[in-house]
Amino acid sequence: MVEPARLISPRARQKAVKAAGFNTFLLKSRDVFIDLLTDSGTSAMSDGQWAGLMVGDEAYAGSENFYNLEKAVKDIYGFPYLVPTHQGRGAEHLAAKALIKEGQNVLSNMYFTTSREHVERQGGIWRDCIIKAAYDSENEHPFKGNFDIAKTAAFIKKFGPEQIAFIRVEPNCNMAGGQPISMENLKALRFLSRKHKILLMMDATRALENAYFIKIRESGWSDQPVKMILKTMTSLVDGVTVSSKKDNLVNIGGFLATRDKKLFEEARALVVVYEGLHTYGGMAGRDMEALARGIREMADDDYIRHRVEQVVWFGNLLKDAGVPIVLPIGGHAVYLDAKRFLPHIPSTQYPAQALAAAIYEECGVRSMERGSVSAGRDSKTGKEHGSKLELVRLTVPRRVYTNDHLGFAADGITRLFKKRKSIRGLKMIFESKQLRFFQARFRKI
Ligand code: P70
Repeated sequence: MVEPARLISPRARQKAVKAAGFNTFLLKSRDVFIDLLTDSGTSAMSDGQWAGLMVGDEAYAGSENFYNLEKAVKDIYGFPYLVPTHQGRGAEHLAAKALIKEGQNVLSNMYFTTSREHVERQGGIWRDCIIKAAYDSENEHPFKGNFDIAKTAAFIKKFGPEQIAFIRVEPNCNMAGGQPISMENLKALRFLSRKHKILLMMDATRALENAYFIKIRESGWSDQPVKMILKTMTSLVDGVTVSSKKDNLVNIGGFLATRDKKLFEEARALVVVYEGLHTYGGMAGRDMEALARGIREMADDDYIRHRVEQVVWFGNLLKDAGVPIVLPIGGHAVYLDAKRFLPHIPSTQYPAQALAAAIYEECGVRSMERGSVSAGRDSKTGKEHGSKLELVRLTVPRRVYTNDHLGFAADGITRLFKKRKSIRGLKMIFESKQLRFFQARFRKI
């Protein structure tokens, strides 16, 4: 698909961002020139996927497209049991409901907003176990998404295995800056979880991008096709939840897949309450067909090399211009380090939020805050979680933008960096109870 892009005047951008309460989620898409808010559901589908929409079998039960999807998930991810959902958080909801008892812990490399929300709503307690290097934007560790295995083992010892609902591993870890986990670390987790009989779940939303990093960074994998690496990764876990709006190249969809019969039966019983019948789970037949085709299409070495290397190319433009970014550059996005970009703005004045708004004003490019606004508040005490990282994510949709578009964005951000002292902090004037970053509003200090 081709669509027009519109750059409105600087004056109009100033007005638009003020009307949006300096929250990029509240901007109208028509006022955005280059949209790097997210890679979620924003990718371009292929001719094959669009053709798939035409063969949607919209039967309520037993749609042909469901069986195509089931087969694609089995072939590419290796799981025999599939529960489709409307998107990733639908699958997280089912997993949390099926697996967590009040007061139990979930151990993860690093939280994702919706994942933690569903765990806490079930009375679970989230524990981040990522290695320390992940909190240092200048540390170039090749696998900053790794678990600190000693810390993970210490939690298991402290609470006892029966008080751990599951371990949740997120490849290409989003909140850490799109940072991968190594196969070696994943194997160590498998060993630990087997030893203590704890379920090992993967948020495989961007597992393919992680597989590419294993191929180019971890010894012994360079000759293997990404398809094989991905399947090895998923062979090490008991089940996955997936937002198909990322790796899987569709605009909507998600699923839970597992080899654990008990989890499957429970999730399948719940899906009919919250999503839809177990053979569509909130997706139209045509959407399941586009998804089945997207899953097969993504597992291609040429495609994934282009995808990740385009992100890296974009990041290097900023890095070479001296703009502070998270290193190494992540798989789906370039993350600006707002603490170093705006050292004059204290974290109580939301520097990452202020930076995202300023970038839009400067060049019409939309990005997303990933710092203390996103971290939200403790659901029990109401205190702000706070965030060690104050990041702005420049997320690259798949197969949408050319390097020229990204070059334009890098130029605008570099220009802004040179006049960074003019950027002011923000005061939050409205926040919603759940996932506040989506709807929060601010004014300039
Ligand atoms: C993003 C999107 C979604 C996501 C994810 C991981 C690792 C689950 C989900 C949920 C959209 C988003 C969501 C919340 C806050 C900001 C943005 N990430 N796991 O832009 O999947 O959206 O399909 O329900 O990244 O990173 P879904």
